Amino acid sequence: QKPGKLVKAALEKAVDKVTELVNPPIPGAPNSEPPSLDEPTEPRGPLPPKQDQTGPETVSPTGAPTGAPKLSQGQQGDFLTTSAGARLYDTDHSLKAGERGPTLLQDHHLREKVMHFDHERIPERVVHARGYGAHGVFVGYGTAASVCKAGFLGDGVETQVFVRFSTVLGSRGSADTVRDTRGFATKFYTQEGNFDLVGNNIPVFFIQDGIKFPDVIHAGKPHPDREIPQAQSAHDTFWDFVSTHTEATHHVMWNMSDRGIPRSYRTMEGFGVHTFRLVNAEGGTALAKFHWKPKLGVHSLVWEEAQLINGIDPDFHRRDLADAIESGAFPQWELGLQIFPDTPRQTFEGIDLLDPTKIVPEELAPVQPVGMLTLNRNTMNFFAETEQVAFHLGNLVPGIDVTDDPLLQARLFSYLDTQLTRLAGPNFNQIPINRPHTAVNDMFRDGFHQHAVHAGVAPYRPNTLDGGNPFEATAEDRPLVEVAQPLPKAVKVRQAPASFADHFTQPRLFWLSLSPVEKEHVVRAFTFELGKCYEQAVKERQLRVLANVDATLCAQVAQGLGLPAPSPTVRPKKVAPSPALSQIGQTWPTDGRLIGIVVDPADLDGVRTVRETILAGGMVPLLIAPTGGPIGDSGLVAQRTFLTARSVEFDALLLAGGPPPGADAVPARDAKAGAPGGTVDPRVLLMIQECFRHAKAIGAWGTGRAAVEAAGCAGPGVVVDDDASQVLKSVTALLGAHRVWERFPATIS
Ligand code: HDD
Repeated sequence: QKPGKLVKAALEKAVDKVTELVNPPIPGAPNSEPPSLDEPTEPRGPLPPKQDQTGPETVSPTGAPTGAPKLSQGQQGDFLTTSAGARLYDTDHSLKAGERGPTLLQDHHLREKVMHFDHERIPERVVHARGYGAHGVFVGYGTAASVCKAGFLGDGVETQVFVRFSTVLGSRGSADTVRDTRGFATKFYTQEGNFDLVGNNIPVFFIQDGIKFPDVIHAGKPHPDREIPQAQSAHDTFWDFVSTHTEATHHVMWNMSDRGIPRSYRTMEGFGVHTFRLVNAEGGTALAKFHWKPKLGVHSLVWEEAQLINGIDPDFHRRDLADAIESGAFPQWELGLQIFPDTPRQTFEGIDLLDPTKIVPEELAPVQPVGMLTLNRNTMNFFAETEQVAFHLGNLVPGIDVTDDPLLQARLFSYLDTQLTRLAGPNFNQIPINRPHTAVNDMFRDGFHQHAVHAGVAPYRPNTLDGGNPFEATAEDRPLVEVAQPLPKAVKVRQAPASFADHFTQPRLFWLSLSPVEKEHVVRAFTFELGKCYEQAVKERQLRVLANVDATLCAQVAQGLGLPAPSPTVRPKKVAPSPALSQIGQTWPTDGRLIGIVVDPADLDGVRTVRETILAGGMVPLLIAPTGGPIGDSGLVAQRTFLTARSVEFDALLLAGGPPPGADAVPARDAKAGAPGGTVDPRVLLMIQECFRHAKAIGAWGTGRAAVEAAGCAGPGVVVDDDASQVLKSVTALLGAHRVWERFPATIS
């Protein structure tokens, strides 16, 4: 074709498109039915656009609305536009000189589209890069009033919150169930400004002074030469660091315990770690530590399970949280305070409250409940909310102040500073997820990504040109006032206090507080991690550290490594165990627990009843069949198949079955196995055996027992009965204890 013809054809096409644009399809026409929100089983049209996220009005310094549009502009209007709002008729073809010709530089849409895409990624967080967030509400009990005047702790006061959970070491795309500390950061959008409680699921930290934070993170991150291993502490540099910094021992004990591999974000405790200073309405002060207690109890994975999940479902924790919230099983945590008198020494029962490697056992200072957090809304957009949320310990409200803990003090610098790179400029608090839900009237101006339209002319104080606005708050206006804490008589030094020097008593306290099964897990974790190190000197040095914690611990790890157990160099102090530190021994709610059911066509009625009972009990049944789709004409649908199911997804496993052969004229049962002749499918066998190995409850009724027998699994926590509902009852009771602990061999007392 001649070029002239090509241009004409392109023009005609363009005119057609424009005609379509100005004459949009009539609503209600056959192809514009409202799409269904049910889980799709066949191709369907696009979902309706999501609602805009609306932020507060832009307010001028004098408080008057500026008339500017709301700050966040998501998907507005029906038409695809440029970022400047011009409607587009084609986003699939670049503008070319003819169909096969070169692309034209003037194609603004092409350039804008690719330019924006090229810049979609922002730097990931330097630590805690992988995380997952959700919205919720916090309701105060009013019980903190005698020690803390913060408005959000008042009786019945409801405060919106955003929580982000995270791992520490891995990159943004790493797996969820690695052995690591978990972040538990909460932004309370209070009426007195944002309060950020930026904690972890472990109540102590690796180091005592923030100046060492870059060091410990450099040691924990992948080796700089090969960038291996990802999201792991089982490598030489990590153990080199912790074995040479005995202050890290306490944190490492927690990491190597089951706390390092939580079952779910919903079953994790959270800790503010540092001691904070609280102020009451009369100006009286107290020292306090913050605790989050999960309503579902504290539960963990077992190590093999955690490793399998990393491959099978790397998003296990975020999926679990999002699914629970979406299904209405809103996770809850009670906020509690340990309260200590604010004495000049800032110690309690001999424990230095400014040392972030120490806990105060709950038996010495009980955790007093002050409010309830409920996560009830998933994010609408991961990037806008979870990725852009910026926490900072300096976001305090009247009634809560910091202390001189040297770790905390360094953090006060780091969290502001890091956002400058990550969120590209100083205006990150204007991003919708970070905006306070109360009036803001600062005198900060300009800077990258300035979204506010400040109408005043005098961003300084005092001024006469903006009518004196903004005004400084008086005592009645509840300002944020630093506590006038007297300073000790001191000289400038780069030193730690002598009270920071005891690095072994509390690790020993932790060890002695664990049950035999938990101790066994700690031994295996140390043995695994050190077993992955190449440097003999590192292993030996860490064994010397463990010798100062406990002789049995050290001997067992040494045995696993094939090394001699060294003798202690520090005489252990007498220490009373703290039963509150053990995760085992109580009964917990089973809400949201996942129960896999291997269906059997010979007993679909039984499966249906069991499924309904599980749902009614607030748990989640997942039907597993040889293939996907409807199961016969029962109305039941397979949610997993032998191909897609793996044991690690379930908290318990049920195997359905019809009456035993001979009891009724039922043909040889081959459906469960999915294989002819009644042999059990190896994938079902594996499921049963893994559940057994991971100490999960297993139940089978009718001929379902045959599969359990074929798997060679019997003993505690394996429930077999002819009556499906009896089986379910027993399995649910076992779930309350989380695992069938007796199944783990106990070699340590
Ligand atoms: Fe930190 C992120 C928790 C010590 C420097 N930290 C970060 C997050 C959590 C914690 C939960 C993720 C926040 C989010 O979800 O966005 N960090 C802790 C705890 C600590 C601690 C409980 C000790 C008690 N951190 C700590 C020190 C420093 C930092 C000592 C530096 C001196 N932390 C940072 C950071 C991060 C961060 C580099 C990375 C991303 C961010 O702040 O916003 O500034």
